[in-house]
Amino acid sequence: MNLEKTWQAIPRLAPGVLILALIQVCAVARSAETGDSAPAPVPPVADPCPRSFAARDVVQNPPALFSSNGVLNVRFSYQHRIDANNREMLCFMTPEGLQNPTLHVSPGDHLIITVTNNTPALPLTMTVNPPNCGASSMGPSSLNLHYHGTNTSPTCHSDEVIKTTINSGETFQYNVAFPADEPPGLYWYHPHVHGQVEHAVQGGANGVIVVDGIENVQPAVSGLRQRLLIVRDQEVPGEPAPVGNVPAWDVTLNYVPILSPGDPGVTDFVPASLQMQPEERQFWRVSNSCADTILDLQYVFDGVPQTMQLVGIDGVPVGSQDSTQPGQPIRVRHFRLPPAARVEFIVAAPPASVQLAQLITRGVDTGPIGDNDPQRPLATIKLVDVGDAALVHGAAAGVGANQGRDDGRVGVFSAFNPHQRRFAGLSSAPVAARRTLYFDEKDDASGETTFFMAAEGQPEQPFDPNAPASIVATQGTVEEWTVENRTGENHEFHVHQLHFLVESQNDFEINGAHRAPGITGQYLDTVEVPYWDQNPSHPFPNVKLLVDFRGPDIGNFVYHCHIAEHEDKGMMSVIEVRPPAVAGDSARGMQAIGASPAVGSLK
Ligand SMILES: [Cu+2]
Repeated sequence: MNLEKTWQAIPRLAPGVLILALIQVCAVARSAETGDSAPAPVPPVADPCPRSFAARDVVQNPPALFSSNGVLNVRFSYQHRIDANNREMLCFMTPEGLQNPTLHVSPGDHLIITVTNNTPALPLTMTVNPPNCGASSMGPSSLNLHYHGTNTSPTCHSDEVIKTTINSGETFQYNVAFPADEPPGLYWYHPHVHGQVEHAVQGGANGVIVVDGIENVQPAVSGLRQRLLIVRDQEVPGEPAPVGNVPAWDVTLNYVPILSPGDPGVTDFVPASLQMQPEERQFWRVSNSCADTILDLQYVFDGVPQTMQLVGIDGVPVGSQDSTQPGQPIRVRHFRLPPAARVEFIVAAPPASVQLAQLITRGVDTGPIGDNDPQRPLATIKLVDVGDAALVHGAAAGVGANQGRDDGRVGVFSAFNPHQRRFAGLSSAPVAARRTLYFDEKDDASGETTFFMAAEGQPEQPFDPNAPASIVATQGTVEEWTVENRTGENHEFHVHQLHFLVESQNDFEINGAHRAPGITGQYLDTVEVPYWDQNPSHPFPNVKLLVDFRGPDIGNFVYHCHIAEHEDKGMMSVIEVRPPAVAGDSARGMQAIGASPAVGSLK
């Protein structure tokens, strides 16, 4: 860590906090020493967070890094830049100048990320009680990392977000152990400091993680050209009122801006360009890395929706966990993709006779108090006949930055892999407990809204990192959760460390919403629950989920709405998973949180 920067932050603190801060400086130094030696800071990189693409530009795969010999070592400098519209752009830069690279790992690998927070210090506004992981006070410039969707440990230096704080000038090292049975597919990383998630994600500080090997679980994708497509959202310049075609947020596709009628001088949406060779089939791996924008993806030829062959949802190949292997791809004509969800599907290039082929997001009815997410094109397909690298990486870019490896095509099927079935048997496992959780919102006298991720039978509380867990579950069990929406806008249920089986989507239509296609019976980490129409005689829309605690991960972690604005304003809560031997020992789960990486050996 950089002591100089820490000292700069201290004068802003009250004397009592100063002593605490000093204690924490020592604690951070100690925690940094849990490895062989303290990690060396990653210096700031020149020209950070480039957003150099213009409207209509050709979509390129992001730069990519690959693990070797079971380890992917990454060094990140967390930086910012203010753009021409006075928006703060945020990013993770490697010393070589790669921005938010795609991180390729294999099941069983370790992802080791050394990250230095090189953003300017801002006042620390919230104290997090011990046990801490890193600093004990957080504020608008604090950082940590969440490895969304990965079935990894919620312990310090792994995928822990409640107590992990990396303040300006500090350096922290993650060592995230991917389980050997991790399903191959698309995951992502983003900052997860409470209250700061929307700003960091909209600043663009995120990238995707690919657990490689999907071709040996679902051979339908063998050798296909793969497109990693990352949709992000950001403020519309000038923040015009979001009505009609003016969206609540603008979006980008791999940082190519999708201009909207909300932008100065723009009257219609301007999509990016996406290249395909004539007659080819491509494997599109789409991450909704927006903070707030709900997507409803559709692939359209001259106004006619085309078949999308779903291969994976939220990192899990469809049909891969149960019944006959390999699972059958699911054919849909649109796919609802809430913020933080991922979907992977095969599409065919348009015939030459098609005038206009586009990937669009349909308009989303987010409810009477929700955002305006109008229909808009994301990319227009351009048929070209150029080589692999130029097609995926653009004419100018090569694959040299990717350690000499090309991520332009998924691997070629070699032998069927039956080992990535982490959730097999979930649907027939006995249910140990049933719970009802619900989304709620309350306005105070000033009109400020607080958001709640509540559990039936308990008082509603906004998220507090210092509060005890709302739910205690036992490792080795399976629970059935009903998640209800009791508000007038859509919410997106996400739980860390594990996936759930979507059993059913209920009472959507009576409230004016539609069930999402393709997801019932699949294993997700993020699921949408549409708005309640406020008619007291109508039941709350809800989803029924089988939640899988049979894995090795114990400790405290969070579940929340993944519309980041809602999460930041309180719609999050903590679950504690206790090993069966010590169920009833209330201190045990907390110990797991602040402990050194050695706690990972509990696994
Ligand atoms: Cu929400």
